[in-house]
Amino acid sequence: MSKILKVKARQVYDSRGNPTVEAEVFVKNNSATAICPSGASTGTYEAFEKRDKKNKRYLGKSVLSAINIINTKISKKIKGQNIHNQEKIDALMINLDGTRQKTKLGANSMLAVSMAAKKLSAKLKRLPLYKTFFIKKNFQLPYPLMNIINGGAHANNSLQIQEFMIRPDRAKNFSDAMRICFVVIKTLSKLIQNKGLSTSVGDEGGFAPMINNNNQALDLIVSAIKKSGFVNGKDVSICLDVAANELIKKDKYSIHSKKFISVQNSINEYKKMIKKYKIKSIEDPFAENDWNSWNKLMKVTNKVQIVGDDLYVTNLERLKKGFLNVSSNAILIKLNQIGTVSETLDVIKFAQIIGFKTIISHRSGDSEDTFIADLAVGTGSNQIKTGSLARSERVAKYNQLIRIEEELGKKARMNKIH
Ligand code: 2PG
Ligand code: MG
Repeated sequence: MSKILKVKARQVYDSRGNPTVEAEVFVKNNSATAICPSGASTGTYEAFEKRDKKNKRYLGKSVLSAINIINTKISKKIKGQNIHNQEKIDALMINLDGTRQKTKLGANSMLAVSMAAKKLSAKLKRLPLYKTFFIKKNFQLPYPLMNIINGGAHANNSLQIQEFMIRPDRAKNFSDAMRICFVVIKTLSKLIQNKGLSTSVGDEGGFAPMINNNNQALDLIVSAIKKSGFVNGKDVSICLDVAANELIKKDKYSIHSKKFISVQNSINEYKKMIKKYKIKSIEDPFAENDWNSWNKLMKVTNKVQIVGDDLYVTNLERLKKGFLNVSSNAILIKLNQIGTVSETLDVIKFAQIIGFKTIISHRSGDSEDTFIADLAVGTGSNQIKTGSLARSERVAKYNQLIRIEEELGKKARMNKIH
């Protein structure tokens, strides 16, 4: 048994240039670090992110109080604990916090410590991180949900939908999945350029051209898939994150254009869109409190993956409610929505028991930390959403999956989409 000696935190910066928490957990002669990510389109029910709103020197964005909490309260609480007992470490922090949404310690403090402890445990066992979650053999690689056009809160254009993604459904292995996405993205880049539009990218590395309607974005993607020699809806599927929390006003939605329309009309528009563009997955099609509309959409869609992100916020209670309400058939998993590794694993396990697909996800403000790549493999999650093939903090996760696939060698398998 290795005992935790102390935890030390420091303020580092995320991919948007905002301060964030890095924690370093120490045992005798060893340590490991982890960095907490941060979202832009956050759900109301997410665990609380502690920021020093009043600290003008950092424009209200610093996390120095979170750092201080780690260096004092958390370090003291988990000192002497067995580094391999992740559940105990997490439970001690959860109890120390004692609030529903982790408002006292801040989920950013707790998560950085939780992830660093997990990494250190793996390091001491001399195991790659992905082998230390609950899947112990027959490891499978996730399909990438690659974000190729950014809109909504993640870009400065006026696209309503936040993320337009591609998924290489017929890829034989992970390297092949990457090659397919690479070819489509490079082709899309040329198509955007030919239209005289900018190929600059948004927060998650997808292109953010100054276009203002969803169909224009979808037409471009369909052309890129075709021009690359692939069949849309078979070799490569289009997937969306609508992030509808940002698009609701008095029970009406402005998903399909700037005009706010009723839920029933939005559903009709979704149906048309799914048919025309062979859309295979839609995340957050409606807002986080609008359980009824989710259920209505589930009733009229067939074989479309409906994903709850802001709806569930990686929270077991909300997932149970969604299951009973038949709100979706998949869940997006984000560690910092709930705040510890153990709670995240509980949600993934439950989701898999009830037959939901689990999709491990980055945040729009992310870092060089590749924890989620290992988490995807180690939990048998069948998809990972971690941005485009641009911006090192996104590509780092894909590169880590390439390394994992290589290490698994002949034993490596792709997970199942259907
Ligand atoms: C999402 C995420 C990640 P954010 O909505 O799914 O893409 O965005 O981190 O801004 O919540
Ligand atoms: Mg989302």
